[in-house]
Amino acid sequence: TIIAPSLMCADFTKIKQEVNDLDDAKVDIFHMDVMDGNYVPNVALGVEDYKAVRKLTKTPMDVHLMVQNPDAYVNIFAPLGANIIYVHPDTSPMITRTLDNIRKLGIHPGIAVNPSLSIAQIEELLPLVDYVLVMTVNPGFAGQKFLDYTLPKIEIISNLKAKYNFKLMVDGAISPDRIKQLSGFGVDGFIVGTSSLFGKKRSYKEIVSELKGLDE
Ligand code: S6P
Ligand code: MG
Repeated sequence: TIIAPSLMCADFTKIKQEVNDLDDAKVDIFHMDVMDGNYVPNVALGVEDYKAVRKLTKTPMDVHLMVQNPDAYVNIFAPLGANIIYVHPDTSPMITRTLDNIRKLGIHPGIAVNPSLSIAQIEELLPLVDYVLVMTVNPGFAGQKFLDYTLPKIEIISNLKAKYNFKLMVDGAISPDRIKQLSGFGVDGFIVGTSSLFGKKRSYKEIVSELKGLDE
């Protein structure tokens, strides 16, 4: 099970401690939400945040672009040490070119799939990506409610893994119970925020090791 903490949920007044504790807990990927206040009604992590976290860890980092004109942002974040870049297909004038460009930069391309996007709108992209990030909330905020109507789509995309070659990730209100349920659907990785990891009384180490045991 891939566990990717969403860093917009971390305490930035002590980001060094946060990153060290998460590394100690053996998380797999640092999930970096980038929002432009335009595609989504919120603004989140920027270049300085990204650089700070990159300096503190050798663990892979992604970029989840929730922005209009993603190509400009790909060029900004690629040199900062991103390992995966997720783009929402509905934000790019030519998503195939955007994904090709990410791969040319030596970065794993991924698509982020909004609750409203259907399989038909993404199937042609599946041969081009290494990761599919299915949104289980409408993007923009942490701490929202899980949208149950995304479940059938997750199952269908999971079945398409046999035909293509990508890892299936889910993002939004992922609780321990959801990890259990969705592991059963064949989901490979989980973005974890306030629903399972941050703001709890227990250590990240304890929580992450429990979350990793849930698929057994
Ligand atoms: C949402 C963003 C997500 C959140 C994550 C937070 O727009 O893309 O990555 O940071 O969902 O976790 P939670 O458990 O608070 O929903
Ligand atoms: Mg995200």
